[in-house]
Amino acid sequence: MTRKLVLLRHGQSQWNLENRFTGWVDVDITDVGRKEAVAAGKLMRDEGLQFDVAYTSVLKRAIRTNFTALDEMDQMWVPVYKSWRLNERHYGALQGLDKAETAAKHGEAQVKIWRRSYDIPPPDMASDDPGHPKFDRRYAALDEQALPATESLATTLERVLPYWHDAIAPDLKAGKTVLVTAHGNSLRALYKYLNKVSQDEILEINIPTGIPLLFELGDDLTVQSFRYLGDPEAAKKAAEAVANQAKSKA
Ligand code: DG2
Repeated sequence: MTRKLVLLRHGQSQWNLENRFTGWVDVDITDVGRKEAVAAGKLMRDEGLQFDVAYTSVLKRAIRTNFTALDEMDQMWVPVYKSWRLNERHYGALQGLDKAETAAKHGEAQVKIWRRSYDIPPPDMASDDPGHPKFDRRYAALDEQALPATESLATTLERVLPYWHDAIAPDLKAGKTVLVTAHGNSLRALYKYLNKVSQDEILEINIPTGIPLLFELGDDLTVQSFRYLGDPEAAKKAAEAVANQAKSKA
């Protein structure tokens, strides 16, 4: 039996538009982002996808995209589970900074390491920063020690995987069709895991906003195929644009 999983990055957020590092900051989607979410819903509807369950993060850009796409598919009744484990990678002290300005200041190579390397995290957010997750009520039930002040892709994958194994994978194994609406880097982590991508290769993988990535999985959840829905050229161009967000304009 072939199992279906869709990974969907939220539509354009206000800070995607402003080209700022976002991480765990709870920024909403723009009008363009909403249109992307509707378009994602149309693509999934045209593909004939019928979801049994959806998963998303505790950040509104993903929650609203998930809701909007399911609405477009007339599948708003589908159960939705939210977890901090699907949040974007915590961007540490970079959160709020302009990506191109950061590249002009620290060099494009350094910023690529912070954005795309597997195990080198950006500098920590200060522990007394009011934006630190320990001051955010939505994480109050979690052990303070578990709350990140920064994350690499490796540590993001470490906290995504338990949720994959405990919640998402069992649903897929039970034959359910699953939608996961999340973020550029939490989805890169899952992509790396599912496709067994090497630490070097993951540097060049960028996930565009609002384009559903459909996986067909075998009984043991090994990947049989994966593809972006819609125009493959458009998906390729959109991924390249994400890679270029941290080119210095200087
Ligand atoms: C972006 C990803 O996350 O940024 O945190 O700035 O998917 O929630 O918009 P998202 C952010 P890059 O790693 O692509 O710079």
